[in-house]
Amino acid sequence: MVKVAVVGATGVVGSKLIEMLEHYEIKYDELVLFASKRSSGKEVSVGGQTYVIQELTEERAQEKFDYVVMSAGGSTSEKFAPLFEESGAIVIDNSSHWRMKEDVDLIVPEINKPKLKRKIIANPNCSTIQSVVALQPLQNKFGVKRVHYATYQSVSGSGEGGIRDLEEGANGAEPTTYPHPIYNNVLPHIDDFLDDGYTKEEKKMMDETKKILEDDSIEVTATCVRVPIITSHAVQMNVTLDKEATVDEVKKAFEGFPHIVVMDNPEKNEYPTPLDAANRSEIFVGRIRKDPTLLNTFHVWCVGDNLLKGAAQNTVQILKSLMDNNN
Ligand code: A2P
Ligand code: 11C
Repeated sequence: MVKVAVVGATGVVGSKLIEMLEHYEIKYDELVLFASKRSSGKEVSVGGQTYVIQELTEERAQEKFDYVVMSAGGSTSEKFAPLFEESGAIVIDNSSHWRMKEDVDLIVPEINKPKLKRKIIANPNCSTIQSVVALQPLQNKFGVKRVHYATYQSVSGSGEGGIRDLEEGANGAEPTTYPHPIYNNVLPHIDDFLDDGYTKEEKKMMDETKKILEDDSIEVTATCVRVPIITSHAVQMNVTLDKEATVDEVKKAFEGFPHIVVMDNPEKNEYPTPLDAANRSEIFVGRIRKDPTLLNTFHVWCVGDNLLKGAAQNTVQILKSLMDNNN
């Protein structure tokens, strides 16, 4: 009897989590869909069956679940993940709250495996996931010494509120999620500012990269930017390798890695764009070229669907591998 819960089932990522449960043919005997009180009673169809959204309460989080996937923000995860954990569930959480805790695994299944010191597993930040998928083959073949990320992130990374600011901004509405209009604009600001002038999103990319690649020696810096598109994040990566390599060798390293597609024929105007990556499970790389200003350094343009590999797909891949290992 396998009991699974989705928390945040009415959200942008939550609805993709439900799609991914179906896509990855996750087997359960009972599925419970939780959201806040506002959505209680709403109906959602999963695999042709109708489910009624339930309000998440402390009491409900103390029921016996086997697996809980959460995408309902940091404060909901902070409060409820430990309750589910204490009741015996393995929790896979999309928020930033647990990621950097020493005893919590931060997992991208192509790269690392859970050690399960605690029964909470964190799903990394979306822009981090696509970036580390692209870095891992370079780390394997050449070693990565340093990376600078410059991101171009879609508004769906901010959930419903970001999409609303873009769509309603087109009709002249004032933004409610962002401090400035995002329609017809670009904001060098994702998440809160820290005392050192970086944003939390930039700090997440810097810290999470080292934790996932299990290499504290990699120097990582980032500038994160919101752009007016709905789906897919793009990351311009400037990567310094430990060893000399040719552009062809770098391309070959990408080609042999699961879930990466090389799309790099500039003579035919072929390079990945957010529209190419939307609704696709893979991470796309292109515009691969040497940076002549730094030794052993390459530019790599990397695009991925932030709601799929960046969030719901990665979460459900983790869930599937846990379930497969339990059989
Ligand atoms: P609700 O739709 O009832 O507000 P998004 O990131 O797209 O805005 O979605 C956030 C998700 O997190 C939604 O499903 C939202 O439910 C859910 N959520 C927010 N607060 C809570 C809470 N306290 N308990 C459970 N779910 C919550
Ligand atoms: C964004 N990357 O695009 C964020 C969304 O830490 O999980 C995910 C925030 C997080 O705004």
